[in-house]
Amino acid sequence: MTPVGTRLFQEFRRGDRRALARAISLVENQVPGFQAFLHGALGLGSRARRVGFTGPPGAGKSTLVSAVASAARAAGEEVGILAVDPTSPFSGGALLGDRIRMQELALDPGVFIRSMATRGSLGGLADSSMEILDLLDAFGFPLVLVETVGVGQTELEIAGTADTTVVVLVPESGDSIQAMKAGLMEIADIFVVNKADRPGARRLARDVQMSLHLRGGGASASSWSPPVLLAEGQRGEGVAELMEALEAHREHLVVSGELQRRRRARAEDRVRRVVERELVRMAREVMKGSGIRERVDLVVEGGETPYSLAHRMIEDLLESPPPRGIPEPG
Ligand SMILES: Nc1nc2c(ncn2[C@@H]2O[C@H](COP(=O)(O)OP(=O)(O)OP(=O)(O)O)[C@@H](O)[C@H]2O)c(=O)[nH]1
Ligand SMILES: [Mg+2]
Repeated sequence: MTPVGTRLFQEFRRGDRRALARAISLVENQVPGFQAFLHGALGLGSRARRVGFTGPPGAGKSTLVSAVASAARAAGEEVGILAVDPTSPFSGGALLGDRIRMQELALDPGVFIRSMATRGSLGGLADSSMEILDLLDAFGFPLVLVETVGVGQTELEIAGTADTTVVVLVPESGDSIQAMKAGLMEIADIFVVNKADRPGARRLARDVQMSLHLRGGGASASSWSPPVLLAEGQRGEGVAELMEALEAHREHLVVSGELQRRRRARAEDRVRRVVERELVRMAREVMKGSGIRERVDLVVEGGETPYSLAHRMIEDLLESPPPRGIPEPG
């Protein structure tokens, strides 16, 4: 670690919130040394329950995340929250109803909220979010919540790396068939049909139940059948039931061994991602130094093809690799 990184790490370890915020920026911007920092942070251990919330824009994800965070706070737990690419950010949200609760939360020293609206940032969205979740976990929050808009593969992937994934639907988000197409059905451990005050909520809940039933049995080896809850997040209706469902799913994860299985899959995915990212970085480093611009003339003139030139450059990479961005083990 760099001297600056070492100091930051000491502060992070001591539980300094500002150090956490700076560590997140370090990781988000992939500042040199960030991987050494993560290596150190992960060495501090991992104990958080991770819960992902996803669903269509405006479904009430932030409202429910706030409600769950408040309930956890009432039970004396500290909470770390990551909102990935929110269409309406947590802080200063435009909406009166949840604004009050969110502001209360934002002022609560037992809650840490980070928004990440960084599409096209240096790191990939998925890699960076997963690394930030690891930081929140390593920092010591017993409960870590992540919100993503469930519209793209990446967003679903992020929510899907949680131990428990809550899919939030609303009557106006269209029929459950739409949800199935989006892959939401596959990743849900718990469904919440929010805005139960609006027409069509009960029907949507029934449709989701039905399609779960049709899918159920064969494919999934799990003994867990995702509950479909009705809620009015804005008024706090259904939040107690959601807390119970989260608890029940947690117990299922532990008892069935599914938690271990998920953690293993998550670890494997992370190793692959780190290797791929580092190889890409190293390759780019080599291409910078190897005069690719000049050598491309040979391709244009016909003496080389992109393949023969690429072959040479990979040879260069393997013969004299650039410095690793990943710390030496130990
Ligand atoms: N009618 C009704 N409105 C609700 C309910 N719960 C939340 N809302 C409102 O729905 C709007 C969107 O809520 P958010 O919690 O910001 O939804 P979100 O899914 O986080 O939205 P994005 O992050 O922008 O995708 C807000 O105006 C909420 O006050 C509910 O149960 N009933
Ligand atoms: Mg939101």
